[in-house]
Amino acid sequence: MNQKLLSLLALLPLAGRAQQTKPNVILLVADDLGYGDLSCYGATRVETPAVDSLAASGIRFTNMHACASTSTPSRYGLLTGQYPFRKSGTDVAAGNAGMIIHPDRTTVADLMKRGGYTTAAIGKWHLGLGSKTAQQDWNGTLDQTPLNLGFDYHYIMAATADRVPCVFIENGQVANHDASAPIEVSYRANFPGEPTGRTHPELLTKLKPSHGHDMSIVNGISRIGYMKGGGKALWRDEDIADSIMAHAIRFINDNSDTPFFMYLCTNDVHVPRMPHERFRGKSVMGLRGEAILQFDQCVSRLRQALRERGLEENTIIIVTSDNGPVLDDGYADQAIELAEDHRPGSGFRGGKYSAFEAGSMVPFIVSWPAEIHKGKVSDALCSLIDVPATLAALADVEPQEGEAPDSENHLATWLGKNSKPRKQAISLSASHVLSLRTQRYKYISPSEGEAVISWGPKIETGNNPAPQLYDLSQSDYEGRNIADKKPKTVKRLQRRLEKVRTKTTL
Ligand code: NG6
Ligand code: CA
Repeated sequence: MNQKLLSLLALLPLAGRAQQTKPNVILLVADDLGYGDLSCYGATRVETPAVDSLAASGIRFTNMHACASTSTPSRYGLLTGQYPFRKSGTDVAAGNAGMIIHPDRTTVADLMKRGGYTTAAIGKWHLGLGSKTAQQDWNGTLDQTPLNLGFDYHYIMAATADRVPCVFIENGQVANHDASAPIEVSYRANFPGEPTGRTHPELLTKLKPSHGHDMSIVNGISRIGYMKGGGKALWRDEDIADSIMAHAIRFINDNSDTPFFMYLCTNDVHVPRMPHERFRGKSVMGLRGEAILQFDQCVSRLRQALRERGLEENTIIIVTSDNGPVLDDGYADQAIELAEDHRPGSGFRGGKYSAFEAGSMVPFIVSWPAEIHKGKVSDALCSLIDVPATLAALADVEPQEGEAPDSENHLATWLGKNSKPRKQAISLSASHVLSLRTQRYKYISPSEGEAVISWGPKIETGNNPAPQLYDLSQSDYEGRNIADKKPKTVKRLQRRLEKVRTKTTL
């Protein structure tokens, strides 16, 4: 712990935390929120005053990359510090996938716990639960959960809001479990007699699918996968954000005397977008815009809760997203029609799923009122793979051999002490293409496969049988492939990527 901080804390009024020196850490991860979706990153068709004010009181990064352009692999990398391409089974997970992170693997939560933190995972999970796929007992206690990964507490959605089971899991059990409506889940076949979006479109009272998402119906919305039962435990989509925040705030209040680490993941702005009724009609961009407003309100509620406990000064809030944005991701919510000139991926090419920049470039804001002052902007190349090593450094913990093997400590950059970039940032696209960013260039490995997604959103995949090299210092970003003009740079970046790819890690 640095001296300046220690002396600063000694001077603080005793706001119920006489013993505490280490800062609380809240890692707030949005879902599919684009770099261009926040007003502090240039959005004009939506206002995000709470996030903007956080950025104004801390550091806003303009070159942070997720480990992948979809959720499961991105979150795998962020929590374990091991690149998702090293581990099979990290593609977008079904709601009945077994736990993808092996209990023996060290996570950021394990490292924080070692540093004396109380830890929680709240909100979207999407990394599997239980020791075996499709064999979970949703009416009993799950045998593998975040409790096995260093989290002291969890209140999570198994996968996403568009995948069954549509219930929250609290410490290994379905929250508000309704014994009169036992839960069954299958990703193979429907349960006899249960309506689906395909067979009973008249029951889709809230949202209709635009592609896929035509299986079990919960709350007037059809999903991916089949489920039966649930009763009182089933969520109402309009209340998901409030349920997540209620549990996050309870965790803060219960742990205000010890340092805590909270991995807090919103469902916003993932599909199905059905924010609370109080947001209805509040955005010119319709439901997707309202979901952004709801996300913004989560940030203001969080700060309010910290303020009430006297914890605001010494709590680090990190705001980011798991992958780039998408407009129509499978529900007819008018996201495309109402976006008009809003560019959720800012000026970057591609989007969610893509190997192009908008797939992995995510917002990243770090605020720590006690240590970081006022509205800096950093263009240092950063990667979310560094979450474990960087937060461990903050917690005064040294990862051991084999722990978080791809993660580096970039605390000084993240706290704005300097602008030292990562040497390179590696990301994985939905079609398994690896790309490597340097501060200036982006190299995308050659790959076969369609150039534009054919099964859903019309997003450029980044696939190209030839190597691609882009100079991001140019105003058209990925406008021109200069691989032919700069064969030496291509070779150098290819070699660097290969070296990382073939590295053996524990
Ligand atoms: C896709 C879904 C999409 C979304 C995505 C995962 C279809 C047609 N599309 O397969 O709606 O759920 O998976 O998103 O099923 S993520 O952000 O959790 O990775
Ligand atoms: Ca996502």
